[in-house]
Amino acid sequence: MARNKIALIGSGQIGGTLAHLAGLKELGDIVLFDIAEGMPQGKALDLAESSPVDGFDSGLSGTNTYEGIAGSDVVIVTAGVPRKPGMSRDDLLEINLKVMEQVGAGIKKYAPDAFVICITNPLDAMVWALQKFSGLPANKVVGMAGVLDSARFRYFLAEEFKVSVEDVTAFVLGGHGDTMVPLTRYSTVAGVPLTDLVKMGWLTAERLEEIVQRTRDGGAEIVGLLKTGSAFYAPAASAIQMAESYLKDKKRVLPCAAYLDGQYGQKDMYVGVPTVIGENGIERIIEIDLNSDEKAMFDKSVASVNGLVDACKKIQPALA
Ligand code: A3D
Repeated sequence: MARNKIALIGSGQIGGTLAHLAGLKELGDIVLFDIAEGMPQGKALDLAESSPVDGFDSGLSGTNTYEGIAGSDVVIVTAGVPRKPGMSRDDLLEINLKVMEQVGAGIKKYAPDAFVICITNPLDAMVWALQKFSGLPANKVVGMAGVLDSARFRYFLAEEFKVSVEDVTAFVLGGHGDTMVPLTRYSTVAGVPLTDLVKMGWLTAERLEEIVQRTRDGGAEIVGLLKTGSAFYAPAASAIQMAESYLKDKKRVLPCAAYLDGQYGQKDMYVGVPTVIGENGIERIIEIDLNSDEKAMFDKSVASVNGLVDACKKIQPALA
């Protein structure tokens, strides 16, 4: 049986890490694409030279032309400009929208059957635009944010409680950004909801709110420390988990920016919701009950995403 083919559009910090993880996990043959000449080829060769040491068999190549991604099963998009210190995600909108137009055209022509995972920021607006530009079915185009945001929340909680990260589950809904909605009621330690842990005295409601806020600010915290770029290890690991669930039909339940067509009362937009990812892409969107506080936070987040989408439509009227 032929190996799967995984195309990485954008071979920067996240793209290189994606290639490394996809190789180590033997998910398939990997093509790195970038507009920078030589860079994707150099990273591919460097990673290929690590394969005898780590013992994985994956074809690794780099390209500067879209022909190279032909027939890919999975395409992961990180092309664009990352957020710099002091730059909001919204500042990135105009530049990265143009990039999505080129990438969408390339995918439409060369990889129309792929499962496409977008990581480029501002995430919820860029994945919406990429789906439009590529013309792929909405269940095959998804945004990575919720897995990362939930992972940050889980890590902070595990540290707080001094328990294994494996025993902490967390759900984060809404847009990727300052309005994301960490759901404390649906987040647990070994099945015990955080709201019960507050009652049991494991932490105070105030401390929980601090951790929620740190989660919301998780991206900015890393940007502030790195100074020359944004997070890349955890974002790459998160997207690989989504790709693996598709390629192996694992049907993992993962929070992702998915296309809503009436779910949660929203239409023609992408926002973070719990999904099931299997061989058909996004196979199901799980609609959970939100209480009035959660609904208010979710609606605020939706409004913020819609604001970005409206800005995209102004910049590129073809999207309206
Ligand atoms: P970086 O290391 O700069 O890589 C981006 C790559 O895109 C560079 O190598 C560029 O040469 C390349 N590129 C630029 N324009 C094009 C184009 N038109 N076609 C193809 N390639 C192009 O950035 P990064 O890897 O650190 O981050 C990539 C993106 O992910 C940025 O938009 C970040 O803001 C975003 N990001 C999102 C999250 C989420 O949770 C959603 C987290 C972290 C980063």
